[in-house]
Amino acid sequence: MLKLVLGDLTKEAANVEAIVNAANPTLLGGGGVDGAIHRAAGPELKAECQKLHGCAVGEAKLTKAYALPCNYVIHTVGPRFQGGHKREAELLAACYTNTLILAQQTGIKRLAFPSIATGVYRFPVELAAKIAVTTVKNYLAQEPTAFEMIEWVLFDEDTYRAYEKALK
Ligand code: AR6
Repeated sequence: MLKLVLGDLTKEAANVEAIVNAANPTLLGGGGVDGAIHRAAGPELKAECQKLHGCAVGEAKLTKAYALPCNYVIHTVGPRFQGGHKREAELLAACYTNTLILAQQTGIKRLAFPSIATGVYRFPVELAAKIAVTTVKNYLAQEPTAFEMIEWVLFDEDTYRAYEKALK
């Protein structure tokens, strides 16, 4: 089941087994949803992230969730949008696919994403929403029993509307 929620991903953590972080390649925290996740999880999250030695754009890495009410955080690094000719679409799709592969391997059944790359990384939200929804739907078509529920938790109404449009 695919779902959209308007709100804060760290609050939605209580309803899922894992939340996805829109991180940067250092995995050492930052602004946006990354900053909110690190604040809510507490300093142990950064300590675990330090042992992972970063993450490439389009890849995903798993940690525990510490003070967050879910079990895991999956950190993925979206592409910085640079006009659209630097494989940004392909790299954003890879974020979703690699996150889903890691979640499935871990046995996570309920997963919440933010809108990866559409904040600080400036990926156009309508295009990002289309890529996000298409990539997740394609994965579920191949692996129909892998997940119970996948949702996007969207922080503002414009972003929510873009995902709503992409889901239709
Ligand atoms: N819950 C849900 N969504 C949120 C929250 C929240 N608490 N806070 C922000 N958003 P961004 P990116 C939305 O910038 O574009 C960080 O510094 C936000 O409004 O968090 O992938 C990292 O360390 C937007 O719609 O992630 C990287 O350096 C969406 O989440 C860089 O930003 C993504 O915005 C990654 O940039």
